[in-house]
Amino acid sequence: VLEADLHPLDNVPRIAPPDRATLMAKYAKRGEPVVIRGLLADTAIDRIRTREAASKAFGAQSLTFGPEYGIYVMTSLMHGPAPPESPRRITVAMDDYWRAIDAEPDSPMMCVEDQTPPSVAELAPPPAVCADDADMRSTVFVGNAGNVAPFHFDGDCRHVLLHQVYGRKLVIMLPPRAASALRPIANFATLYLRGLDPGFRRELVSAVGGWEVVIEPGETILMPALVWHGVVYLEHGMSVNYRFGRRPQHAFASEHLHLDGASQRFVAATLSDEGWQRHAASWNRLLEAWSPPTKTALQKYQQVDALLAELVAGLGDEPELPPISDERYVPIPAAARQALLRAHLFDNRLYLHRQACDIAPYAAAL
Ligand SMILES: O=C(O)CCC(=O)C(=O)O
Ligand SMILES: [Fe+2]
Repeated sequence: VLEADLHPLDNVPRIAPPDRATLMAKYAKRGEPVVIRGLLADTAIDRIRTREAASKAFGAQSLTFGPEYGIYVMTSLMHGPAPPESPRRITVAMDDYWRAIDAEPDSPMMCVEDQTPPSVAELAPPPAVCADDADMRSTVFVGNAGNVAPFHFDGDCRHVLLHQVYGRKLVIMLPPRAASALRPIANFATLYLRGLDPGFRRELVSAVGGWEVVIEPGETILMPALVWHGVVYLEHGMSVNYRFGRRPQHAFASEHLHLDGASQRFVAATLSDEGWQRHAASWNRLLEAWSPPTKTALQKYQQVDALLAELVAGLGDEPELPPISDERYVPIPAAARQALLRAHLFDNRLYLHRQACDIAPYAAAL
């Protein structure tokens, strides 16, 4: 990656650690990212800012490494799904991984979203803004220079504090309304991030009101829940994230709705307190559509999908897109899209409920 050619928009503010109320009200719930300097200044992880220091502190710790999602999906499409015990996913000590990428700098292997292991967690306790959240989760990412996290949004509906331990990363974020530009399947864009032309990238990010920033070791970026994000590893790097701050209703959405641009956009519109009030009646309609059982999961998907299309049209925030040529997208035939959708519905055991569920605990007060 030639960093000089990237010219990120660099339009994310940098702030000193805020209190929880400010972080939530001013940034997270409004869908606005922010970079926080010194959020983990009191913890041991903040003093580990190089791979050498990480190796000394927890190099013997094992993590699971595999190809990044985009490559994995492409390979599965062309060669069929990997068998469950596939050697494409390996569990090795971080030190072994680092030796392997030194020998093979273009390796597609990286650690994506492993639960933060104890030897790292004890050095990186959650910051005060999310330490009291019983629903908080922490995961780690370790990857080599040139690798990417392809554009996606995270279906858990939590806000994310992504803390950079060592190495620098370009983080590109697009608001939920950018979904149509990304032609997603479930929560993954088919727009290529690898090789994305910087001029076009900035044009697209600007057109949809998105953000780009390079984060440095010791910095923590808040990525609001359901924001699209793609990450380019400018150097070998490691991050720890803390995922937090969702309402029980958003946990329900995460567990019981299919992922796509429409469910993302509607749920994202309810993250702010005003949005939650404004869309309360629509939220309850969605719960009522979801609740009664259907003969097949696909029928339920079709009902929920139709209602979401109506709700999203009502948001009236469709962006004006620049022209985007088909070559910028992974070529996935319609039949493969259908197959991936069905796999998604069944892998997540969505919409297979056989009796009406109690939706009262998740309803919005009107
Ligand atoms: O840094 C990365 O590779 C991706 C981070 C990410 O997707 C996340 O924290 O949700
Ligand atoms: Fe993510």
